[in-house]
Amino acid sequence: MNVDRRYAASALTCAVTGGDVLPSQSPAIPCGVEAIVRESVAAARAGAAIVHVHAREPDGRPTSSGETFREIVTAIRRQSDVVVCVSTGGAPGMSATERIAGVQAVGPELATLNLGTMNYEVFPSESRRPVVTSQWEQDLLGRAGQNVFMNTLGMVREFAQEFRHLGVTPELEVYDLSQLGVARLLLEEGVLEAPLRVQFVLGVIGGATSEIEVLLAMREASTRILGDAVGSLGVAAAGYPMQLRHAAVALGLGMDCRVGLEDSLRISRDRQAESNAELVGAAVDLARIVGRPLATPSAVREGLGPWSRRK
Ligand code: KMH
Ligand code: ZN
Repeated sequence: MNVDRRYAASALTCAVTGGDVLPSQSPAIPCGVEAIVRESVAAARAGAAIVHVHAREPDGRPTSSGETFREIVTAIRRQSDVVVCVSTGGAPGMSATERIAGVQAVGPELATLNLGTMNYEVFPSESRRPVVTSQWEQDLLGRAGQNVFMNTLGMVREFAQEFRHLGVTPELEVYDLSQLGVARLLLEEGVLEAPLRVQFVLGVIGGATSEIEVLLAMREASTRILGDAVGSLGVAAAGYPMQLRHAAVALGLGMDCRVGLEDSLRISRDRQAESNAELVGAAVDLARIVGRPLATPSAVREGLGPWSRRK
C-alpha cells in the first residue's frame, strides 16, 4: 500500500444491524427488510460510502435467507448508489452453507471474509448480559461461554473461491495478528489476489482488544506481513467509546473506518444512538474536524479488486 496517506480519502462503512446485538438492547436496531433498507439508505445519505448488511426477520432473529438478502439489497440499490457489503459472518449458530447464502443470492460488490476460527462472545459474563424479552434472545444468552466462530482454512478457501466465481471482492475481517498470516498464505496460494481490503475488527472477546496501540501494532504488522498487497486498511471497534475513538484515529491516519449499531449502540456515555445515521454523522464530523476527505461510493468501486465485474 502507498504509505503516504496524507491527502487520501477514507471510506466510511456503516454496519447497520449485525447478527450479534439483540433487539432488546436498543429499539434503534433495524429488524426486517423495510427497516434494514431504511437505515442503510439513511446511513448512505449521512455519508457512508459502504453499508455492511446482515439480514434479520421482523422479530429481530438473524436469518440467512438468500431471498431476504436479495430483497434488502435490491431495495437499497433502488434508492442509493452506496456500495453494499454482504456479511458472511452471519450470526451465532449458522453453518457455512447458511453464511454464504446471502452472497450467492445477491452477488454483491463486497462481502466479508473472516479469516480465523476463534472464541467469539458478545455477552461473556453474567454482568454483561442484557435483560431480554424474547425466547430466542434468552436461548442465545444461554449459549454464553460455548460460542466458537468457525472459519477453518477450508471454509475460507471455499468462500474465497465462490467470491471469485461471483465477481465479489472480499473484505478481510482480521481479529488478530495470527490472521494476517492466514491472509499471506492465501495470497501465496493464489486464493486471494492483491489489492487486499483489510479490516481490523477489534474488541471482540476472543480476538484482539481495542486499545489504540493494538490498532497501530496491527497496522504495522500488516505492512510487514502483506507488504504492497494491502490496498486498503480499515478498522471496526466494538462498543462505546472505542468505535468512535478508532474512527477518529483511523481518519487521522488516512485509514478506512466503520461505525454502526452492529458494533456499538451508544453515541455518548449516557445515551444510546437513535439511528445508524447518527453514528455516521458523528464519524463525518470527526472527518471534517481532522481534515480528512471521505471517499464516495464510486471511488470505493474504482478501488475494488480484480474479481470485481463492476469496474
Ligand atoms: N460483528 C462483527 C464483530 C461479518 O459480518 O462478517 C464481525 C463482523 C463479521 O462484522
Ligand atoms: Zn457483520
